Amino acid sequence: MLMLTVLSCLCSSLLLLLLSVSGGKLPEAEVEIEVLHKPFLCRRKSKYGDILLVHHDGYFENGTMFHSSRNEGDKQAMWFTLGIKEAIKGWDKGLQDMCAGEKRKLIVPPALAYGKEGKGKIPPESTLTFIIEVLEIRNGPRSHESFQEMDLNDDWKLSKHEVKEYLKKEFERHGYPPNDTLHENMVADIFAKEDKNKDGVISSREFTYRHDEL
Ligand SMILES: [Ca+2]
Ligand SMILES: [Ca+2]
Repeated sequence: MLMLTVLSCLCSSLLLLLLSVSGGKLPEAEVEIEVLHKPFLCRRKSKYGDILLVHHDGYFENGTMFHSSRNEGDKQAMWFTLGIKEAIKGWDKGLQDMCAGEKRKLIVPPALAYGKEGKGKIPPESTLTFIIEVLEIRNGPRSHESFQEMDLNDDWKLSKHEVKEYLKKEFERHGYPPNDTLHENMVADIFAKEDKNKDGVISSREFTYRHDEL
């Protein structure tokens, strides 16, 4: 129970690090992307692991709107992490290489949206259209910057020791006492999922890229 509470209280970076999805078969489905607006100046482009601030409108195939972040709820744009299935797969595929200020139309087949089951007001097998505007792009916890912060000896690999030190720091930052047994278990869990080639270290590539999961 305590462990659950502790885990659920740790925010973004740690949870994202723990988040790992076993790779299934790649769906054949593709997202249709239409760029509606591209700003003249583009300082950086979105990539996996970035967090994006987005406004989004969703439509059914018949043109009926089923959601609009501008008109519904708190009318706030939302933060979204690219590439970790935080939203639907269609977003992870369709929102790469975007500039802040860019607006795209995505046509997402059911396999990359809510599939055979549907969800809430989305009926099964729905192809969905989204108009998405990216307002801001920031480094997410999967960024090179985060990696460098964890990589204490700058060898571009994360050892178990480095990950453990990071966990300790994160625990302290969130007001929890260090817990050696818990940290050991978490490190073991992280390495089981993230050290893909089982060489005992998490390389920057293992840390940053998650392509095969999409
Ligand atoms: Ca290192
Ligand atoms: Ca490795």
